[in-house]
Amino acid sequence: MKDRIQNANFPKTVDGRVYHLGIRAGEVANRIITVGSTSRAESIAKMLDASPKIFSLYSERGFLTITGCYKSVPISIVCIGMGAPNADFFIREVRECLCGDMLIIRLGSCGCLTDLPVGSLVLPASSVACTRNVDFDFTSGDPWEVPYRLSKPVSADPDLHRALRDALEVTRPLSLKNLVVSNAVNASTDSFYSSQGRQTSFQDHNASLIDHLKAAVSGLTTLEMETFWIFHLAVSWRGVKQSSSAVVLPLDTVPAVPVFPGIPSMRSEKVEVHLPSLDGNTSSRPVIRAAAAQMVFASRSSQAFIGPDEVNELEKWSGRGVLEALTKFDIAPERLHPVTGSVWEPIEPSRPLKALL
Ligand code: R1P
Repeated sequence: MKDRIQNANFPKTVDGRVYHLGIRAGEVANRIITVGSTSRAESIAKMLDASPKIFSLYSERGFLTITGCYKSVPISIVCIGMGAPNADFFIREVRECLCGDMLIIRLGSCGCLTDLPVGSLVLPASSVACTRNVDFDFTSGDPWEVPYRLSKPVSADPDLHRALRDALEVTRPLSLKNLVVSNAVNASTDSFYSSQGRQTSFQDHNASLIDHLKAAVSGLTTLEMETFWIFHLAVSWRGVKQSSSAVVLPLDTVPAVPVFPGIPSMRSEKVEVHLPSLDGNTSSRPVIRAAAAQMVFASRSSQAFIGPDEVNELEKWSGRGVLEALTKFDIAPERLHPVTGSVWEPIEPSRPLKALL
């Protein structure tokens, strides 16, 4: 850590950079693709417009944020690595830097539990969480506890889900016949190994886990590690109204709310916050909408694993499809982050030297 951090409740640098992603307001757009690997982020970034200049920031904690425009629409690609904690850092810290609506499409890889071939694309309509129950006695077995817990399902945003499905059909290269399945259920796990039923040298008590999951969750098709938490946080966010009447409360006794130009910063002893009025008009509040496209890299039934050339083709197609879905998805102008001061603000061409003389 190089910079001085203030506010232990929502740590930020003096110039407003969030602690783990390292970005600040104006460096992340309302439309976001999130991926797990930097190579996937960089290959999607190659499809962005040449102008404005692409912004790229690798944080000390390994998050990569790339922001530019696609067909003149501001868009960010955020590489978050793996797992629920990173998905949580991503959503909360981006939300803190963003004014207005937040659209998120996760483009990730997954394992498939059905007989879909590797290279298929699955767009989960909903997701459940499957987590290791640490109260279970993994050393000796345990008659009282179950070794894994299963959550209730949470849904993708139906409009964004549909837009993604349609965009993938429009962008499909003629040569690719890969299947697209859009009515599937996903399970996000807290481990690639134990809670996905893989057998290792650890006593995970998971030999029958996959059969149990398939029996318990109708339509269960894929396993990966982030989608559930993205969907869950998206639907749980209650939308902070950014232009309601302000109240003054002491620092650290209030929920963190984004700080934007025109609103006093949290540097002072007192902080001005804009609390959501829960009985107010909810349609005026910003929203988080989330959907996901999952590339089947591994078949858990045939044990097949995708090859590198197939990954290249699939990432190009799905990357283009996600860009198209996000940029065509309408957001009302008043629900967009301000252009002024952002990294996508067009820079006026410098006047020719002659005109200055
Ligand atoms: C495990 O290999 C990782 O791959 C999948 C899982 O969710 C987990 O993050 O997604 P990504 O390819 O997006 O990283």
